[in-house]
Amino acid sequence: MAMTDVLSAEDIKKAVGAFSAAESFNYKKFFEMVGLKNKSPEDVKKVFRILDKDRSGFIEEDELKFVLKGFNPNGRDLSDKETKALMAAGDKDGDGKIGVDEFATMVAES
Ligand SMILES: [Ca+2]
Repeated sequence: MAMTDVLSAEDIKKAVGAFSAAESFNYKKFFEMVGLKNKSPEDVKKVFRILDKDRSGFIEEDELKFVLKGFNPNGRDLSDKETKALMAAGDKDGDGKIGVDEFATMVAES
């Protein structure tokens, strides 16, 4: 399963490119630009599973840092500040990681 099986390669390229400047990442705009917002719950789960590289069932902080690379290998790494802000936004139950339901909530907020 690749990101481009779920999302348009063109949309991914545009969305990743839009946040190439340091400290510019905005997950609501990103999820909207990449087309995730209009995807079925099943497709959102597929994307979650791709981002969960170690298949732990959660997106941890180290996976979140490389979230743009998960969409496109040319994506930049998020800064520690961006990573922590993104984790804080997504981690609703405060366990330090993002589960599939929390991820779906983030997408719904976009
Ligand atoms: Ca994980």
